[in-house]
Amino acid sequence: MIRKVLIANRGEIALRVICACKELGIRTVAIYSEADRNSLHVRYADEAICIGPPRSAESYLNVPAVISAAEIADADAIHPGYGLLSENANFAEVCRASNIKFIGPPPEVTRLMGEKEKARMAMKQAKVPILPGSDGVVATEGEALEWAKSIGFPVIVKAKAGGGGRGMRVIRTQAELSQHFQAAQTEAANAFGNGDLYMEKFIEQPRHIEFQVLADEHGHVMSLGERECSIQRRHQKLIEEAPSLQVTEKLRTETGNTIRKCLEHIGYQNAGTIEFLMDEDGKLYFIEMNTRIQVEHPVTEAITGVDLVKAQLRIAGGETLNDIIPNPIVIRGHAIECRVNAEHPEKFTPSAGRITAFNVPGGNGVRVDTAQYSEGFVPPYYDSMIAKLIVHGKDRQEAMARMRRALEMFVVEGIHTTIPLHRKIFDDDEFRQGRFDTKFMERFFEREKERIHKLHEVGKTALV
Ligand code: MV4
Repeated sequence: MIRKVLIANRGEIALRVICACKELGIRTVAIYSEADRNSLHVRYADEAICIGPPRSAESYLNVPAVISAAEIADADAIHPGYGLLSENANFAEVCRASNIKFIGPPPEVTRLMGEKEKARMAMKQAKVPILPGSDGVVATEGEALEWAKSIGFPVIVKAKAGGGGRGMRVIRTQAELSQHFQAAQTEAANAFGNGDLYMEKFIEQPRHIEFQVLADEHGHVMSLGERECSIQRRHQKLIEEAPSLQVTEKLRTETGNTIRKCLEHIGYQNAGTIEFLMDEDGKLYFIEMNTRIQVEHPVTEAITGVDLVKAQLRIAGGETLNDIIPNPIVIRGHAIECRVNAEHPEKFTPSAGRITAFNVPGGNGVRVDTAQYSEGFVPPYYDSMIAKLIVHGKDRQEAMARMRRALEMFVVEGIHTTIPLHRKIFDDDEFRQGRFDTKFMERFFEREKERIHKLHEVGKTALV
């Protein structure tokens, strides 16, 4: 049993972990940077320790400072949240060496999944479907050409240490391969300190579908179904939902069983997410695994009734999955999440500043996860997400109607946010019909441009 947890994060996820701890009777320690003195995670934790200046590198990412805070506060575990140190195997190792429980998988597993081409090979061995591609790293342009010929164009090269699209290049011809291969290596080396690339068959218009898993420390793994996360812009998710209308009961069960066996074999522990691409034929192919709690976890919580963060804490305390979650998991209704970011609506640049008014929607089937409040301040140093709006309904229709009214009622003044953008997406036919893929946002912005152009032609103002 865990007695006291240090939360190595900020914002809504720090608050989310505090909620779970309070419900389990676990004491909480917040850490904060000088820019976060007045943050809610500081106010709601039992104790709080300032660990450094505003910039993340000097505070939330400063491993000695985080470990020292945990030792001073006598915390027996650290919850890393998402981002920051959550997928840093070295940090998990330092925790282990300091006798502090890291709430996540063992460092060896985090390291394996962080090396994307190794994760791919591990999945292949366990019969989880992967896309045709290279066996491991592709070292030279010559090797790349050999692989591309055997896989067939178009292909995509990806950084082994990557994520977020950096070091990634789509290659359609032999000429493009010469143009892009070394550029991708250089970009990956600059971004991740490692230029190694691997190759996959390129899927033109995939859907992004991911499976949530929980694994205890006694060898049991369970799947909690999938989330549909295709509505993205610049590799940042905007809207997530669960379940996916494209995943049949049969595909859900089969995929769940395959990943369960795979992760039991690997020795996975705690919460994790397996990302897949779905092609036009509705087939799923593994692309990568995330070894953390994710931003979009609440949509899975809504449809399964499982509190994933409480499950993480209880697993880390040694409890078995059998005692934590129902078996089988029953999926009820449909949930959708909108990410509310503080950013300029056209330029997508972060919009820091004072919030002058903040009114969150509530009522039946509505959940808002946020650490913001009226007169609060959005500092410029961190991620721009200031709130998550999650709705749950009996089906997708009801969830969408609920989201529209909740977006209408959500008031944020003083800074720009993505709320107006979400309102427009929920009016969009393609979105409403659920026919989208990862190119949706590009098509959506094209339609928007056209719509505004037409309004100008008839002499109306653009702002409708
Ligand atoms: C792909 C792909 C098409 N084919 N892999 C982008 C981020 C990284 N995690 C994986 N990504 C992609 N990998 C193959 N073989 C298309 C993307 C992709 C994408 C994936 C999910 C959601 C949005 C995306 C936007 C552009 C490209």
